[in-house]
Amino acid sequence: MLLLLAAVACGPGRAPTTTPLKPVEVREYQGEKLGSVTDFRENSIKGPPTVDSVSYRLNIFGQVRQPRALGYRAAIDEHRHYSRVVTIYCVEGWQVKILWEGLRVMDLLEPAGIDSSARTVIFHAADGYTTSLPLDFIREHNLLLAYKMNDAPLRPERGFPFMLVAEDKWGYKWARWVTGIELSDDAGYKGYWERRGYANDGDLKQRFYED
Ligand SMILES: Nc1nc2c(c(=O)[nH]1)N[C@H]1C(S)=C(S)[C@@H](COP(=O)(O)O)O[C@H]1N2
Ligand SMILES: [Mo]
Repeated sequence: MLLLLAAVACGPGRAPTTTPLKPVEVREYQGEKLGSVTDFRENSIKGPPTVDSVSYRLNIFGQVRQPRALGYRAAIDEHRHYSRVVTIYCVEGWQVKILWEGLRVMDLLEPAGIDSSARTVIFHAADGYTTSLPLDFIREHNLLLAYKMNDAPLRPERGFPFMLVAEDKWGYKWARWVTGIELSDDAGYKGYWERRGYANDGDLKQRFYED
């Protein structure tokens, strides 16, 4: 009955139109105050790259039986969604608490068939940035690859389409604009900042600079 009324109200042959509004970020979640997506300092190595969501592919490769290349929508639609409040801390001394929504990295990797020799997960980004984490850490902590911050899609300057939520690790482990996830047996792999002296374990409880 309701359906019928709606159809009549719209008139014959006239599809109801929706006007998309700009996404509004949430600033409170389950009683917790959140930071804003604008509280971040832009500190990327080359400035934010623009990623086209239509031609975009998330490549899962390296020590896997069957490499995967997922489109933006497919990656989101074909995996379970998780959310979690996590604070990002940059070595420069700022921090932001954000409600993240994303896919479990393990859910993306497992269908590719991870070789038993794989130890390290290397994240590749659209700006040429790389960073890595042990496969066991990603598995044990259920790390997420986020596509939303504070319930709004990741902004281009914040890491669209995907940013790693590297809980308990310094900001330089939180790869933005992720285009590739590589499985490797190289436990000593060093990413962009790690090659320049930042600690490879990136543990928040440890010093971030190696001397
Ligand atoms: N692709 C890419 N990811 C990156 C970086 C970068 O330069 N390129 N910088 C890292 C550092 S040092 C930090 S602190 C966070 C900061 O994220 P924000 O610029 O959105 O605040 O992104 C991390 N991820
Ligand atoms: Mo950082």
